[in-house]
Amino acid sequence: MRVTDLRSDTVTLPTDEMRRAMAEAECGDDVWEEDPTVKRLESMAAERMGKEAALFTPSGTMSNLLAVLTWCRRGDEIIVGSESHMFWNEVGGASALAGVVLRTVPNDRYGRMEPGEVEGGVRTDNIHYPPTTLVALENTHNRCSGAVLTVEDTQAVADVAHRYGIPVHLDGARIFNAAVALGVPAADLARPADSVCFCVSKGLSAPIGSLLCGSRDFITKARKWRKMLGGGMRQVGVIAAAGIVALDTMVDRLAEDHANARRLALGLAGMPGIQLDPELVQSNIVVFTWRGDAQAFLRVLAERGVKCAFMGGQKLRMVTHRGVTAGDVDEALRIVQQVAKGQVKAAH
Ligand code: TLP
Repeated sequence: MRVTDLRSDTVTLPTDEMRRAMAEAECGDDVWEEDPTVKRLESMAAERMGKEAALFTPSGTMSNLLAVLTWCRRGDEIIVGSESHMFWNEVGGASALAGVVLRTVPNDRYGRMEPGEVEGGVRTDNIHYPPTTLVALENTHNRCSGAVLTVEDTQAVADVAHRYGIPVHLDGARIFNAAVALGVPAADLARPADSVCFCVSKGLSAPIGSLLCGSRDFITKARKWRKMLGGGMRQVGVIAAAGIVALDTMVDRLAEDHANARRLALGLAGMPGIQLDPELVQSNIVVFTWRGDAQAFLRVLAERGVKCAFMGGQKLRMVTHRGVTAGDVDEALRIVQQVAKGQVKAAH
């Protein structure tokens, strides 16, 4: 049975060119900052994000946590979107490990936070209050169906935060999807933010890794926190080499994933029991609701070779990536249609 894995773009496998680069990577001890391949990836990352410096980390989760640890002190409060990955999917690490309170501001269906609401969330100086010391944004926005924040969306929130002297961190796990969708350089999207991280392990198809970028001083501090978390990784050039190939060869092709996601969304939109607005699908993520038991629906689809991810409640997610062709999308749509029809009929 052909399996189409739409659970996430994290399932992408390294390309042959990545494997070759990994085998041939020049290495050194990165804790001593002596791995030339890691250094090269970090300087490429900093340049692409328009920041002074970058730090290679094992995951997006660690990069976001490092940003919180570096910008904040225990007992501080940070503002995050109500649908953000940092709030939903990072095991509460910001609170458990960095000791900060997460204050959520609603994300609209386009993944945006209204600047006035962000301002309303900023704590004034008061003996009773924890100080607000970070505002975090997400682009593209995972739970908001891969919504893309424009430069203006990002700038509007950053202007509010900066007016209060609060730095902005951008969770840009999929910032290159946003850049490709908008046709602007990723650095433009990152410019309003004081720190930004992105992943090479998602649509860009590298096996592991994320890059946290910011000023030289910020990265020096984050490097120390990374060591404390056990994220000092020695001869990690073998992995960074794949990240370099990812940045060199995998960005432009993301447009293909976006076209496939749109094809998928348009196909799903007309099906019985499924609800979604295809207009919301701007990159490679399709979130929809199933009017019955979403987990049971997901299980039946998986048995038929279509894997998707559960997002809580009645929400399911499908993500397109390098391992999924337009033909796979059509075949997946055929199967979903059959299953949806069958289940809707059975319910009557
Ligand atoms: N997201 C994963 C899951 O955790 C949901 C996925 O499959 O999409 N920021 C954003 C916006 C993300 O989507 C993710 C991963 C991360 C951070 C964390 O990256 P990793 O998985 O490298 O820790």
